Amino acid sequence: REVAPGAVHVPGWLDLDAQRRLVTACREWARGPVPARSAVLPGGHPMSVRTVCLGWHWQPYRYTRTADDVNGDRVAPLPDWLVRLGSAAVTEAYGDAAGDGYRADTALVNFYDADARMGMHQDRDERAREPVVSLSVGDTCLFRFGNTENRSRPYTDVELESGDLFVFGGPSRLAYHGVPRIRPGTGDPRTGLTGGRVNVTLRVTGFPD
Ligand code: MD5
Ligand code: FE
Repeated sequence: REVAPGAVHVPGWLDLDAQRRLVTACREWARGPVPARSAVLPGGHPMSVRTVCLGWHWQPYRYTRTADDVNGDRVAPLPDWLVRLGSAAVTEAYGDAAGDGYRADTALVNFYDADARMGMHQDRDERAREPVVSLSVGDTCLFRFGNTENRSRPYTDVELESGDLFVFGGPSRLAYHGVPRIRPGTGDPRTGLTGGRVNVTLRVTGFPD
């Protein structure tokens, strides 16, 4: 399950009930105070993924407290149950010592429809270099985990299914990665999602309150 140093994939970590709770919460967050939106890249192209943020608001390529690229409102706080879930995820991946000290301050929730993609990129807008926790619900996706040098080969392709946990830490924290494809119709409607994929990433931005 260690795909690369510090990159740990745990298939089926969330049971159906936990997935259902996450879907319900994500739907609610997508409504506001800052609605989910397709972030517009500096070149003017909107991303195909829709994103809603908790804690800190991400816009390409910085974190802010208020969503001045959406409606100017402050994003919702990161709920305690998600902070605890992040800590449990890091414990699962790296053990108790790492998990106990892990306190996310931000979640990015990405909504993928059947045609959405995410190009190869690094996550380097955070000041801290703590691990990123990724939780997937809904349709399976092709996840491409690359190297730290550039967005091309070598990379490892992994199918991320509903309920899977992926933790990116250590030398993998700054690896290029992306989602080249969603596999439509592969999700279980019992999660509450009848199509598409939701990914929640928990992060430590390291910015002061
Ligand atoms: C997703 N999200 O499935 C993907 C994968 C993102 C993003 O890439 O930035 O929202 S989560 C995988 C991820 C996140 C942060 C770091 C690394 C992987 N990594 O260092 O490989 O919506
Ligand atoms: Fe990313």
